[in-house]
Amino acid sequence: MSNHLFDAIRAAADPQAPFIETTDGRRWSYGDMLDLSARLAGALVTLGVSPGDRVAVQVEKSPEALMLYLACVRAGAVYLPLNTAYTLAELDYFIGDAEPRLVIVAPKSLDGVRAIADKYGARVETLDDAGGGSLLDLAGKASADFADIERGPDDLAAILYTSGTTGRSKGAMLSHDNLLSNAATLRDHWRFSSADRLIHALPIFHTHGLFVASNVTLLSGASMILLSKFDADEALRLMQSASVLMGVPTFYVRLVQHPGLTREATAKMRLFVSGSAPLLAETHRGFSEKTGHAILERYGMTETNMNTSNPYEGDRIAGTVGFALPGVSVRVVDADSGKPVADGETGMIEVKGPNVFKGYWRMPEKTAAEFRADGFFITGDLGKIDERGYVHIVGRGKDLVISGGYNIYPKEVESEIDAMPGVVESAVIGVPHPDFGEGVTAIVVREAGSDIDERAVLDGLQDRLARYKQPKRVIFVEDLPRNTMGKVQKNVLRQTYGDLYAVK
Ligand code: MLC
Ligand code: AMP
Repeated sequence: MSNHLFDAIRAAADPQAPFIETTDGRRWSYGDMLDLSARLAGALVTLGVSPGDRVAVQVEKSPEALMLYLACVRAGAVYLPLNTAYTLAELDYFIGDAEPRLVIVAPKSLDGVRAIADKYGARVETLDDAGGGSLLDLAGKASADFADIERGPDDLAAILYTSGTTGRSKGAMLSHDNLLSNAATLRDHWRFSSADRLIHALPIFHTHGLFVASNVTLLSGASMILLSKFDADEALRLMQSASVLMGVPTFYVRLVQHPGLTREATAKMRLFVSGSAPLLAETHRGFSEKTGHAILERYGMTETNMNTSNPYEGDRIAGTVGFALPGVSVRVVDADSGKPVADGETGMIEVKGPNVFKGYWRMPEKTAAEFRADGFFITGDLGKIDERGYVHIVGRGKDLVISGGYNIYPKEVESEIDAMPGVVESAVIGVPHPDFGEGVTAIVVREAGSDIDERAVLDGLQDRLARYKQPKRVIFVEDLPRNTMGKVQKNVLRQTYGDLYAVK
């Protein structure tokens, strides 16, 4: 039977070749990958997972967690990874919305998650980051021969939640071909081969670490060193035996500040890729001065996978995200009329291609609102295309903060703060931050007589929002600046507090 994505992964897998190595010395060959993903797929079926069922997963990064993703693909299930930073309050929404058949969690979260899963009729099993947990016990008893479930190009492989500008998060539905076509394109574009060894330091619950890093490695038959999280010392050490690093700009900011970043330290590396947030031109320059390597910046989204990339051969220009990838159409239009703007003018970036998702889970109206009649997806990013054809991202039409590569929708944070006793209203903005790119910052108006302070606001958010969404600073003001229409002028606030995190 054919399974669109996994057939391609299997075709690239030489059972003898190395696939994953962990920093504590555990090793997995491609043969081990085929074996464990089959056993896990068998365990999923035993647990009642049928094709199309969602399997929600909130576990620490590990080789087994990656095998679980592959097992879902093989079993025809829809993989639904969740950020390990999400609180129980956040999980309640995702599990209620996606209605997974099965939820896999770290043993430490079992009790809290079970209460939520019971409410929505989902079963819960565990997986830890040291090769244990009830799911692996079941997999140990399953056969290493698993007949992959038939899946076509348009069948769903995954749902990844992305925060909504208004209201709640939306589940982006990604098909087998969305993932396969994009990974194959990137493999070819970035000249990946089985000789490559990737330093994998990204989380595996978002597009970048899960699909870009892992699928490209898999489709090349390459290998990866799996780090539980990014650490500049460790990354520099591993550069002696690796060939590629993929990271968010914060990785590169931290590397440029590291005294160990030199030409010699990076001499064995072939490629450094950056994405998920804007890479400052000064970081690009600093990196190239110290190492001689030009970081290759690319641009993507959860909904679209990767859209553009600087060239592998040719100029990788700082401050640009390069050209549309082969097979992907990118255009810049007037946001209101939808008509293309002249070259060099700024407008809304729109994309179309096999990489673009199938729509938002159970939200047909929101899906329809974000596509043009001719099938282009409206990204919400503002950009321009220069005379050489390079795409520049110059801003965001959506009210979004990106901190260390994670997206935070101000509305979600504002709603939590506004609900606190003693608060009249709040505005959440992103302010330049030397490490995270943007720092989440809350500007709050308190009620007359209220003594609510920064600590109280932060404490109140503790169990409500993932840590990375919580403001780095809370500032109190008498009134928020408004325009004549009564809309809060966030641009004024961003200007006023622009150097809040500046290094003095
Ligand atoms: C951690 N913290 C963050 C944060 N990460 N705060 C804001 N933004 C972040 N991104 C919090 C921690 O909880 C901690 O809180 C404090 O900040 C300092 O933590 P740290 O030890 O310095 O952080 P670290 O663990 O090193 O993590 C930073 C990071 C990590 C940048 C390495 O956030 C990361 O790996 N980001 C990658 C995100 C990613 O994969 N994005 C891709 C999305 S897909 P305290 O107060 O408890 O100490 C996408 C599409 C595309 O966007 O195009 O790719
Ligand atoms: P996400 O919803 O987490 O997938 O984040 C996608 C968003 O990240 C995009 O819409 C962009 O705003 C931003 N993004 C991704 N890559 C880049 C990049 N190279 N430069 C600037 N912004 C980027």
